[in-house]
Amino acid sequence: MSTQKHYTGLIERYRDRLPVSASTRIISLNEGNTPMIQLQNIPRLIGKDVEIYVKFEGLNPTGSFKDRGMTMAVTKAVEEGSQAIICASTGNTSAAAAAYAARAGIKAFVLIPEGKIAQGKLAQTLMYGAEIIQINGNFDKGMSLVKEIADHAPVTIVNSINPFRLDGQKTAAFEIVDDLGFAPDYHCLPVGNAGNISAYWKGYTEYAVSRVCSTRPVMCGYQAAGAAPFVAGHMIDEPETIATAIRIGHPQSWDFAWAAQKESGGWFDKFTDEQILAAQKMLSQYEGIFCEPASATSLAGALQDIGSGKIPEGSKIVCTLTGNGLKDPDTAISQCAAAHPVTIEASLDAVKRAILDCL
Ligand code: AN7
Repeated sequence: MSTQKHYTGLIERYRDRLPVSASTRIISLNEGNTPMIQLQNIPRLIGKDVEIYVKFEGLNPTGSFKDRGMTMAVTKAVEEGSQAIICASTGNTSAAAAAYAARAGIKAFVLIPEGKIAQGKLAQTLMYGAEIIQINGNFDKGMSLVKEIADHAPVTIVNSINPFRLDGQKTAAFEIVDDLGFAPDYHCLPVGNAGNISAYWKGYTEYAVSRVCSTRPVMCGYQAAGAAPFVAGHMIDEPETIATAIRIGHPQSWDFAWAAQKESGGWFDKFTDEQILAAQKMLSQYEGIFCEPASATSLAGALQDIGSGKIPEGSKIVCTLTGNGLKDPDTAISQCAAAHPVTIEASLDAVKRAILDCL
């Protein structure tokens, strides 16, 4: 008989390191436990002796890493008796909030920037039944409204200013160390509101303090060029990028993220939309891994810094792929416009010709 226990999500797995008690009702969709996939072709292609692993968070229940924070935030909101949650979002947080609210049987309100969230995220949020409040302003404006509204209405904020969000998200660092048996040398990830880099650093630090790992990685935070407050050193008022998930100019976890960078000896950098999309396509075409544009910023950064030697050969690197490529079909299809399929006659001859033409 198997002694394997059915996996029931990251709170159960890491309950000793999370703020829950034996009587807490856990709101979970069995999130976490996402695969670490070692890249096989890209290191060979760039001719560098490095081990690159991607932590594919796009395989969470709603397709992004936000599920890790949301299982904790909604579990705690319900424990505290809350009947409604609210967030501002560039799309993924809204999808996760909507799903976990549905699971808990409470209401979710989400503020999203009109026309600036990817189709898949909108579809999910609609299907999960959240109340969508579209605003003619960006994420940062939505975020400041959410912070104000909580004083005027009985709603729990589930953006990453809610500390339980970071507690849930830190479990990704635990999983990486548990999976590899050690902490990587470098951890690369996209930075928007900066909750995730802060959460990873918290997770690695807690494991190091408990001596589960003996080292912590250098944290490399990568931003979109048009939305790079950490590279500028100050907040940005009109952030712009095709990677709408990280179209954020006033990150809420500003101080935490700087602490992660300084304490780890890491750095921030920025990449153009073209560089981000090229990395997204490279990962799809050479490794069979389809992440959303924002997520590919981690690989764009890693490849640049490996290329320059800033990340030396022999390093073990983890890149977080924060969201699934299916979230944003429009950007993917328009990126592949040149390879747009042509329609041919439905005959054996025509199909045969089409194949032989390509070989
Ligand atoms: C795919 O959904 O802020 O630096 O409102 O969706 O922790 O903000 C999304 C952020 C990276 C940046 N990759 O993470 C939201 C939201 C993806 C994301 C980030 C986001 P943070």
